[in-house]
Amino acid sequence: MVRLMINGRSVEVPEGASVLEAARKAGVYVPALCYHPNLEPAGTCRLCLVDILRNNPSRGKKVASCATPAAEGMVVLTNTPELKDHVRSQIAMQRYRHPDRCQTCAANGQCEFQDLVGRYDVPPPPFVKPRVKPSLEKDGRAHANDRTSPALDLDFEMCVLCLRCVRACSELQGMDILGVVARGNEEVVAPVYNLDMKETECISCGACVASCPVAAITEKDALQDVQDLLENNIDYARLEEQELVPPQEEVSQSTKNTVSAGPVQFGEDDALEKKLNDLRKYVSVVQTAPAVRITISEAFGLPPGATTPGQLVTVLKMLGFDYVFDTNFTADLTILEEGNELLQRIANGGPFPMFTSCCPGWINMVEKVYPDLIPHVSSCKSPQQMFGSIAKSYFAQKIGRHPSEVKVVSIMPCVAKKDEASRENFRTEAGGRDVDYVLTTRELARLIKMHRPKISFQTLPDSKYDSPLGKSSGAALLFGTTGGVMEAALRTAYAVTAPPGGGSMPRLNFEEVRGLNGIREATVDLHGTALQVAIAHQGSNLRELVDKIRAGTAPPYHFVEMMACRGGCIGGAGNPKDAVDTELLQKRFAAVYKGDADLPLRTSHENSEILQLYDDFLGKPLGHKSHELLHTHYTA
Ligand code: HC1
Ligand code: SF4
Repeated sequence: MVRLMINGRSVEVPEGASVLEAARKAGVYVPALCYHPNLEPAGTCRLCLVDILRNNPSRGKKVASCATPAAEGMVVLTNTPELKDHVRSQIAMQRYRHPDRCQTCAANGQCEFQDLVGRYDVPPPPFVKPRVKPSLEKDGRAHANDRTSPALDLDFEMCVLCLRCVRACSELQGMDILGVVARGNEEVVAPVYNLDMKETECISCGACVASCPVAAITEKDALQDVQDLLENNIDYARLEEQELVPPQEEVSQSTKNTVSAGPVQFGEDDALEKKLNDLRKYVSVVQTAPAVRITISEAFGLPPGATTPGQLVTVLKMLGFDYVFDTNFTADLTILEEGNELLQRIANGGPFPMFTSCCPGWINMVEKVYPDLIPHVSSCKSPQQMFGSIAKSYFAQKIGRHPSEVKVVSIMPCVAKKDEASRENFRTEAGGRDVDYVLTTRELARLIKMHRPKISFQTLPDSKYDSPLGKSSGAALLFGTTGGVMEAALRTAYAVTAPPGGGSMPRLNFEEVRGLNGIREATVDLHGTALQVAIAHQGSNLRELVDKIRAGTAPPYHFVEMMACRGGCIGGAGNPKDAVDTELLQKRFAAVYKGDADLPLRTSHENSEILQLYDDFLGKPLGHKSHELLHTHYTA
């Protein structure tokens, strides 16, 4: 540990911590835009400059506190009049390039640049000259945005050049899709080689989105579509046909008199509600991913897991969804399908390893970077897509609606799920897209705040998920964290491989696959069969593990779980993004395991609604109907 003094406050930090981190620990505010707890320090925004009066490594000069290690005995000043002037002039320079669109901006109220402008009271410039992507030979125009990705949008005007996205893509994900294009006043962050996003190998993981302090890179907005679904769901063209619209002259007459003078009065005609209900174009169905119930609370200033899944259901009902179902239900279904696929591969001798298929960032990586691995990836659709298929077939049938009349919305902690839902092979002629709209957890929080600005989430009553796609196990909840799909599969594999007649204790906890190390491996004894497994999370670790497997230097794994975000879905790029450091990730992680331990049902194969689904509709795992609805293929 080293002890130093910052603005007169004494603080102790571990060796290697930066002066900036020491200041934050001491409760001293230091402005910064390029700093992010998960990235290597860059020192480029120059906002975090400090004076070091004693033990200054650069002999009296001001230093970037994010890139300067704290040292024993340092005496630091962060807020002198000179430093304040410096910060104000840096922000004023950025403000000259930043459009004044705060009220309609996706980051409004959550924007680090907006916070700085407010905090330092920087007035608007006389005029604004926003950044644009310089002219391209393709069409000879300068571009203000790139909306060609299926998952995210780039708005070059908004960029504050902190380069956090560039570093996240490279350092965390090992992808190097983004870079600084052009120089000087023309400088802008964009896909390298002047490509459009859709032409790159971008895997839609959203690490760039999660690290952006403003709204220069955002998830593709689905809020307007979902609001339209919830609020504008009447087939107005059929109003007249149903004799619910008075002739034009009667309308004007009725408005001249009293509201109740119209030909149809609410409450007086029981058939009216039914008629109006029949005019509703769609039944709206929403599914909530495992990680969402853990992290949604953070958007309301609460710790992870502080609100209950039942409160999440209540708020979704308040927003107007007809049915609130659970992606955890189809996570259980995935275990039955994927588990059987693994057993089938064991019986047939491979191909091994079999990789999980639920993370769309990973699937994109396979298709774009490692197409030779395609035969190794499980053919199971992700739980999100299995849900869409089942909702538009089994459930639509149950409620007597055509698949096209059921609209499916997902709430996901993930940016790449938007990309996944838009894939061509995840749609049918009858029902259109299996999943119509995907909202990130952040977008859901915005939707809730727009419609219920004063909501006290934590005090809402609990509601139950609807049936029959709402029951789930603790194993399904584990999907939300790295190692969780593996542990859920192991619980079921352990149970189904038990010798006939019992005799062995059920096993629920597989500590050997838990943790936050980037790559983990274990050998699990399934009643005499040794199953070799591995788990990786975060793009750079996926690449490291794949390189070893392809080079033949990895052990002969049977089953490998891959998640593109650090921590798995609880670290997904669609979660609330304030200060997602290791400490917060560990709290989310603990909330998942507590949620699992508290549930009465812990294993997927014991989920009675899943068993019912097989009995009533699917037949058996890997059966004909399963193949049609729950499995897919990948293309290079
Ligand atoms: Fe995930 Fe999954 S766990 S991918 O991490 O398999 O997004 O939460 O919904 O589909 O179930 C994400 C989370 C999620 C799927 C499931
Ligand atoms: Fe890079 Fe992921 Fe962003 Fe694509 S989505 S640019 S791969 S960080």
